[in-house]
Amino acid sequence: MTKNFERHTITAALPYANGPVHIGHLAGVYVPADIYARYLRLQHKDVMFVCGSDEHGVPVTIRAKEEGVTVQAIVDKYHTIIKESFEAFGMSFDIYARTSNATHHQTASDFFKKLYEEGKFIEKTAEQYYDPEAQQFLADRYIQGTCPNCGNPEAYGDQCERCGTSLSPDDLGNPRSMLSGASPIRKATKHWYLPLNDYEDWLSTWILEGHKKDWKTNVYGQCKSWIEQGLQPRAVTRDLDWGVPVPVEEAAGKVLYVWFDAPIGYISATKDYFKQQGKDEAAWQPYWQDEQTKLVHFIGKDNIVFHCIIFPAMLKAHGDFILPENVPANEFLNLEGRKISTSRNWAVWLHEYLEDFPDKQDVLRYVLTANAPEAKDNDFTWADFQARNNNELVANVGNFVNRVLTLTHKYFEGKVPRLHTNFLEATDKGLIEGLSAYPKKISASIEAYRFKEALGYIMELSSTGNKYLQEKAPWLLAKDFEKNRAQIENTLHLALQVVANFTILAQPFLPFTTEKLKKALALEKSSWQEAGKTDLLAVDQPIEKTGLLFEKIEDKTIQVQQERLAAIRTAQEAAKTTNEASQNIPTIKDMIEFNDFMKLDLRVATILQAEKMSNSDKLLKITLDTGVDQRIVLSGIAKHYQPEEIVGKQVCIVANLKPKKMAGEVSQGMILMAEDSDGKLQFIQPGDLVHNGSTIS
Ligand code: B3M
Ligand code: ZN
Repeated sequence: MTKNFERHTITAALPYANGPVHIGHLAGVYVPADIYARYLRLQHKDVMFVCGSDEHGVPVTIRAKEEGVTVQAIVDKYHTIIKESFEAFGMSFDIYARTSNATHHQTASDFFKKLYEEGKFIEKTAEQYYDPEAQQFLADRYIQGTCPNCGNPEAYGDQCERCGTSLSPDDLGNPRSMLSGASPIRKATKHWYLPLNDYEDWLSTWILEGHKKDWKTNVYGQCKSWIEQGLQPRAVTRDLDWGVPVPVEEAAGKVLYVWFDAPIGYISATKDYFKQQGKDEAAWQPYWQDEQTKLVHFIGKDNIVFHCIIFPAMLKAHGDFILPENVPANEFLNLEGRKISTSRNWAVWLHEYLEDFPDKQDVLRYVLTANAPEAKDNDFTWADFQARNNNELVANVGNFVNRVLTLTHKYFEGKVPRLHTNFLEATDKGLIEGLSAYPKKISASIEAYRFKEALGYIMELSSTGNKYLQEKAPWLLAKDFEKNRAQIENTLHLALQVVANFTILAQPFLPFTTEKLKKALALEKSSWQEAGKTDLLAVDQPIEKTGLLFEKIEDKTIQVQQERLAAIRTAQEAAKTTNEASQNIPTIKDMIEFNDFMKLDLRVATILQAEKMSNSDKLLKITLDTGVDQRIVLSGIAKHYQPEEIVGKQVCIVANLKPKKMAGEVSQGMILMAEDSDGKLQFIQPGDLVHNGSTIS
């Protein structure tokens, strides 16, 4: 039996404020969480739906370094972009908070302090990489060196991005700090660890025995393998200068590990909500402390261990909190066959989507749910986006609703016709009966976190309506309207009730569309309990037309998106080639003194004559006008240039090189050439013509 909870706390993973939100985040976390929250509210449940920006941790500091601005500027920028795009997308959070604010710092600090004072942590001193120049300990991401697997000289201390191997800083050849370029040294530092091993038995009972049936198999499976491998103490503090300061004296200069503070952010967000509402200080507590509250975390699969093992162990250690009832993590969404990546800009960004499709929030919600990565990774393609819009939303839902509303206007002046119960045919009865089963089916799917399946039923309801209309064909009966009046009235009455039912049941999935429909139908009773009935619209009640609910998306619109991605792909491939080429570039020679450089006499000269040499296939014999004299220089460019094509060119030369005999001739200097990594030679030339003999320095 499922327990009947008094209230629901729903959390959606806090996005890192190191970049905007993309469709992978939406499909994995935010769309399902929003469906769930909206569904529960339609059931008149007491719901607290929280989210906010995760503004700590190395990802944001790295982004600040990349963009060359302060960390504060980065989190401010992305917090705003994310918050605004969520709003425009219609996310129904009760609050979208941020972990850099005072409420959060206080809450996370107090949480740590309680565990610290109660002796729930163990202290350990261990050696870690330290940058002696920047005088800082280095997060793994801040160390670069050579990948032991593929030789990439720019692998990070946690992963090589070229070959994908996960690494630890000790694996890197020639490690260097990304802060200063210095070679890191090892230095002892003290940290506080949560001894997860002490919670192993408890976790095993709680998850492996207690949630075998109700947790998704991907989630349960990951937990099982973590627990079975044996849990280790986990450091909850870091040597960083960005984050929540560790609130004990002996840890001055250290901050809480981002994965310690971030999930506490859900609690702080709830507090912020009540603060903003001007409510009593303690109003947040039931949502986190009362056993009658159902806590559900929506996350992506890479966050499973943090939400199922580490955070629950923290909550358990603290003692005042409830535990999650479920953690319905999704798998990943790919984009056009490739892994979505913020750093490689391979994504459809929500804020950009909303610029291109400002009134198509529901189309994206629909596509991401119909194609949700619930049990396995899935792929988003623009072609599929277009097809689902055109063939499903336009052809099924849009067409059905439009036909019903238009016919109501055509035959009944836009008013709901009456129902003649004594004239009901088998098809009518079948429709009424079928309709009554939908709310339960859809509820069961949503409550089991099978949102794709739930949406499938909603679309089935719309196609049932379409089929019904097709079968009854009131437009044919209307040829003899008076004779068939009762039948036509019944058909449109019932079809309108289907539209009303669709409106109620589709609300969690298509909030913008159903809002329009509710207005058009003047649907007052729109809570979940009303659905399944055929008396939602009263006889003679006026109905407005909605205009097109969904419009066809043309090929050229989709091409723009496809071309944008193709351009990114091409640019990346080009960058990769340049990168590979740059690996053949010789290293820089030893330093020289300025005076050594000043000894060189570099000049501009013009090639007067050039000829091949009979005894060398490499050298050309070149006569130069140096402005000071005319002289012969032998240059090893015979394989790259024909003599006639270089006559008249201005070149740069070393004018004071000691004469050297080659192939029986004396060369009086040297022409400067640039040599590409693939061996191609090019003259170095002044941008404009200058006098021969001009000096170069
Ligand atoms: N910011 C990680 C992520 O975006 C992290 C989630 C925190 S939830 C408490 O994958
Ligand atoms: Zn590698």
